[in-house]
Amino acid sequence: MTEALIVIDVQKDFCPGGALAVAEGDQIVPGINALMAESPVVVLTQDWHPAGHSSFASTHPGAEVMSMTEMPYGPQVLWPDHCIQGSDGAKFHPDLTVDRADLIIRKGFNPAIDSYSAFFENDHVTPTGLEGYLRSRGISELVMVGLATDFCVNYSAVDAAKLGFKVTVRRDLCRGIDMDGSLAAAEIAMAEAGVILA
Ligand code: VGL
Ligand code: ZN
Repeated sequence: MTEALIVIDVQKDFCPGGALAVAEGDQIVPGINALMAESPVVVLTQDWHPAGHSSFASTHPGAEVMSMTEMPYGPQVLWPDHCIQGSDGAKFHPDLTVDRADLIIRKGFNPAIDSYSAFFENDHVTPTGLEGYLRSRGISELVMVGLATDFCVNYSAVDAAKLGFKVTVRRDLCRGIDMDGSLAAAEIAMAEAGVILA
């Protein structure tokens, strides 16, 4: 059975110096490149927001960066502006072997809904199309790596496990934001969903 490597959001804005920098985010790039070289199927995800996205604190007058708000689909962190479509920060890390990817799937382009997961937007019902792509290629096992462990990797891994994929998260090839204990909570959520934390 075919296995796919899913590389989550290894973009400049999530690396040191970026708008929503994850500590050591750039340090996972060499290891991911090595894993890509030996993976039969490689998919990259790219966080890809329009300017003025509803997940940006700047879109909500008076709101502080990293504060919480209530959206029609549930609680939402208000982030600094990041990964704006076409911007430098939305580009992949310059050392990532992007050419190796079979598919690049973008998410977060819907102005009204954030999308942490590579499978569903944050309303948990709007699909990105990735499930259909993987299934039609006969893929049932996924290895996930990337940024950030506690947000996009976590949501993607949990959704994939719920959809019936066998999911392994390579913790050594992920880095987290860890706001208010979100990293520990994410590891519990992934383990409870049946994700293998390697
Ligand atoms: C992410 C926050 C906002 C991520 C994306 O890739 O984990 N986090 N957008
Ligand atoms: Zn985002």
